[in-house]
Amino acid sequence: LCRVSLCINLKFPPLFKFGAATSSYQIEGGWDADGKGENVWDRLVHSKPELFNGNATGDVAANSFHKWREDVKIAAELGLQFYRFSISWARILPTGFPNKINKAGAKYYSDLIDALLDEGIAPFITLYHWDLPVKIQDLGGWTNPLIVNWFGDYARVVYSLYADRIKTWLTINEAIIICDYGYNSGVFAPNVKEQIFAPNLCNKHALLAHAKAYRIYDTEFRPKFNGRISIANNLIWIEPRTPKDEELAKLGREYMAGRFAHAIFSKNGGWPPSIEKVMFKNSLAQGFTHSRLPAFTEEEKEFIKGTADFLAMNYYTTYTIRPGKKGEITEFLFLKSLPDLDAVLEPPPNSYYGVSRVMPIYPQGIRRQMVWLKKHYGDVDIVITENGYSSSGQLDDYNRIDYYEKHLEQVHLAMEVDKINITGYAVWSLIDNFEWLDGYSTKFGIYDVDFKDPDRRRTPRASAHFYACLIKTRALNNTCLNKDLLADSL
Ligand code: PNW
Repeated sequence: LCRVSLCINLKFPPLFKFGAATSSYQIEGGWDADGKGENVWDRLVHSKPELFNGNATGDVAANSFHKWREDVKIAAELGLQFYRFSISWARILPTGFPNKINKAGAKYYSDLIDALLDEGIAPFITLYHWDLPVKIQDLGGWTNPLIVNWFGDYARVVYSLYADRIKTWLTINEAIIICDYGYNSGVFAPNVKEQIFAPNLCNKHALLAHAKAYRIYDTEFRPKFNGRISIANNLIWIEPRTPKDEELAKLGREYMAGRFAHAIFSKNGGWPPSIEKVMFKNSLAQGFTHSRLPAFTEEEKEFIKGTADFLAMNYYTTYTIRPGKKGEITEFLFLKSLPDLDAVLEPPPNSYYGVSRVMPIYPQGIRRQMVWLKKHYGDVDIVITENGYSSSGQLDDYNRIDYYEKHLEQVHLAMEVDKINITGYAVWSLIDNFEWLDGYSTKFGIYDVDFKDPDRRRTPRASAHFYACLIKTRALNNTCLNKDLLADSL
């Protein structure tokens, strides 16, 4: 078999920017430092340590709250064109509300932004990567419709602080994980297990909150600063298990991608009609008088429609779908089944794994997902805001290099053959970090972080050398995959 690297030289065009991503709770630590308020992850790791591998917490994590200068240094030595990080809501607004702005928190991100700009790296901000202030959770969190305004208030504060220096924004990271892991199976914070209403309310409010933050940027900040803003969706590509399952796969794609994208990117807005229909049918069969999927008013549909200047996708995995057998479907838990669709998910044949058991690896999925997006939502600019491989931590991480090579080959095909406008790509992740339930045992970093070292020393893995070489040459070819040459690229 011809490995791509040995046969061809895949060039990436100048408009295609290379970056890396992290998130606040996963790297910062300083959980109560300098006036930061408590968020739902702080509360969950402290109240139910048994949920986390090795009783891990993000209390210190990679200590980026104190070691951000080193993060900027490695971003610079990699030659990153952009660095995607998230803002901790409770670090800026300790109560969750704008009655009190924490100056030390505001300064932390301001310094980070300035240091990145000094190195010529574009700072790329995610407003919300899952760390909700506890006060807002105690008022219902994402199930309370008032969160739409509260999120808007928070967004306005962040724009006021940084919009002069930030050209690219994301509102919410992966609403599907917030709603389905946080409120449905409840394995993630806030640990709410309510499968009937909560995930659907969360879904609706996340879309409205995103739109609110978009509209505020659009009217109050864009005229002056002219940035771009979107939402990052976690797109899990769905394949039919057998040719008979093609119709179910179409529904599955609307469920995984459409629930969080149709309202924003489609011509008509609102929920995907196929999902609306199935949710209504299920709800009546379950004895309810209305759909458990809360309707949008016409006004809300208009409010959400078109609120994205590009399409941001995180891609890790692909699943196959088939109808469930009797008794087989229990709950939405780690992507084993989709009770709303009476469907079972399984890893695709020919997929393989890193360390994470919930992410079968299937590189073709990233391209097929983008082809689907273009077909359904038109010729929108796509930024791949996360893509990454989980390992147990060795520095010679050739499996991770292989993963990036295979996925970037698919990205290149999508640009060349399918004519998809892809303008950026971020690896997840710049450095090892708190991998949610897996704690520190699952590593996504292209830099190793020594979590036993009080200094949290960062060391480049082979994949960091690969990525630096790729960014420098802007081509996927033999040079950057040669083990001897790699040693010199940083
Ligand atoms: C993303 N899946 O979450 C998050 O944005 C990151 O915070 C996280 O560290 C990273 O992926 C790696 O897990 C995902 O089941 C969670 O397909 C679940 C899935 C994908 C991404």
